[in-house]
Amino acid sequence: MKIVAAKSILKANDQLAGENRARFRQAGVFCVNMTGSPGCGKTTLLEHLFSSPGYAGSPGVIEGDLAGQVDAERIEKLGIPVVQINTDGMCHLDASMIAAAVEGLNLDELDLLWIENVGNLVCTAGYDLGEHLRLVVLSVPEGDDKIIKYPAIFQRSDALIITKVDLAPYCSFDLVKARADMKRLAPAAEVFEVSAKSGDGMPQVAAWLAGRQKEASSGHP
Ligand SMILES: Nc1nc2c(ncn2[C@@H]2O[C@H](COP(=O)(O)OP(=O)(O)OP(=O)(O)O)[C@@H](O)[C@H]2O)c(=O)[nH]1
Ligand SMILES: [Mg+2]
Repeated sequence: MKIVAAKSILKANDQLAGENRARFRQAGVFCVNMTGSPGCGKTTLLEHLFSSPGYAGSPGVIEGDLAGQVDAERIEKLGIPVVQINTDGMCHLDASMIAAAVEGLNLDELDLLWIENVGNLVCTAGYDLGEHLRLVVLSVPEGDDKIIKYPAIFQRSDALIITKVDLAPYCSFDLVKARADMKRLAPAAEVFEVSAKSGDGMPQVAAWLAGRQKEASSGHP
């Protein structure tokens, strides 16, 4: 009987992720992997960033969901190239799915590739997709304790985006504690507070991303 250890599956994924990253770099495309629970506001964040005045990039999007194409349709409405992956029950995307999805995009026409991962705070943490930057989105109604309870995804992210801050008066989400917990797990990570209702915090996220993209294209870390 042949037994395949999870470790070797992850190793194979890492190799494919490295190939994806090299392909993105060669095409001059900066890739962002966005994770977070179902309904935390990932697609809404993309809609805001793409619609914000002065947005000048050429983005493309890969949407990951168990089923359906609702999110891809939202992105398509904005005139942005998008490919929907249906994982058919899998709780995360992996590097082979991204390699296949990229075939549906013309990388030469893009400078930024967003991957909206399947809504999940656990499984998505273990899979490198070939991204240059990983974001984790946490919404105020989920509670500030999620950072402590699901540490891996927060530890492995370059930024935490706290969404739905307009709901803070109705939920006991301690923003100071959330920032402190994130600092402990990922000292170098940025933390943003945003609201899609008011638009607060969106320009700061857009400016930070543009800076990271610029650094990457000029060969800086
Ligand atoms: N009040 C408030 N609602 C928000 C905000 N951002 C998103 N929402 C709402 O939250 C719900 C879920 O938003 P989505 O953007 O679809 O969430 P998602 O993370 O993409 O969801 P999945 O792809 O299903 O995991 C929608 O009803 C949004 O209108 C926000 O900043 N404030
Ligand atoms: Mg979504």
